[in-house]
Amino acid sequence: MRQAGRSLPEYLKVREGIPMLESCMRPELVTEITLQPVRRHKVDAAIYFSDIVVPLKAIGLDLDIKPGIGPVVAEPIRTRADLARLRELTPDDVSYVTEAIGMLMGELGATPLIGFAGAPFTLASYLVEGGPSRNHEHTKAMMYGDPELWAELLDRLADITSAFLKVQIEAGASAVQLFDSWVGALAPVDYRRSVLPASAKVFDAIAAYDVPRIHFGVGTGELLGLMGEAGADVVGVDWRVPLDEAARRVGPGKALQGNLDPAVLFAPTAAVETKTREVLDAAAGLEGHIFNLGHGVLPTMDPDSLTRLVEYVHTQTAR
Ligand code: 1CP
Repeated sequence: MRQAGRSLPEYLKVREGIPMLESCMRPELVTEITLQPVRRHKVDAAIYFSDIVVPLKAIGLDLDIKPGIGPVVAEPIRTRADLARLRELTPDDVSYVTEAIGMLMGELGATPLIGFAGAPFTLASYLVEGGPSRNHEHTKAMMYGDPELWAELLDRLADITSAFLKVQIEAGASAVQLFDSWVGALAPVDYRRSVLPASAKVFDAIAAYDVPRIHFGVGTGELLGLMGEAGADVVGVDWRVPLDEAARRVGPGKALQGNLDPAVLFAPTAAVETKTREVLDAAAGLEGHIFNLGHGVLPTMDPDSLTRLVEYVHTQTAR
């Protein structure tokens, strides 16, 4: 899950003095950081170290990841003329990704590697707002005010995202996750009309590969059915909807991923175990469940609580 490494002293040490985006372009460093949480926490899969804005940087957009803030775009995309800056992504634009995944294939052994990309809506939000946003006001202004421009923007982002996921799959990723972190800001009617077609295009574009496709969002309780329709094999659930209810909303034929509240990890061990047991109980009998946090690891989290959580889930689910 996002930024799992941020709470680790070994991560802070290797990143020292190296800006975030630059560290994503150094294959040796990417390999080391990707392996760190696997080594320490013994999780069942590695998540590729990168960021959702990496492909946008790779096609030449002037953006940066600012410490303590997140992705910041120098000139936001707001008009039809701005769309010209969103050219297609080619594998050569991200050759460091292919190289890093090649290295990881040699290191990971039987541990699967999860590749990822940002979903069109969440990427659009950063591009249109110019940075992180609580209310997505410019984004929604475009979505409601100029639906054609919006559709064209999301369509271009779908193509960039599809190309980026293909690079990761071709290089050896065993599963991919599409992060639509901020789409919970939308009502179902708007999701269906203005977002679903672009996300579905991404899942279609990679359907022919034999890799599970995971669809992640936060605050998406009311959107779970539609997210299932978009075409992924696995739908992420945050902590707000119990997994048995989430499964009813997502519909048959899909696995779920999640859904422990990351903040639970600040509670004493006994409380963490009680809350984890609740998640596992709600997941019993589902078609498939990948235990995970409902959102990212918080930077102030004690890494040992995460190691204990992984161990606990393993003891509870051992066959
Ligand atoms: O665990 C890992 O290290 C995996 C790598 C990873 C992933 C999967 C990073 C590294 N970022 C992401 C995805 C990502 N990035 C998402 C989707 C998942 C989620 O919701 O968490 C989003 C929304 C971003 C955008 C982003 N990048 C933010 C959020 C800003 C906001 O709008 O609130 C932030 C803080 C970043 C920077 C970033 N990305 C990753 C790291 C380790 C960091 C911290 C940068 C640093 O160490 O200086």
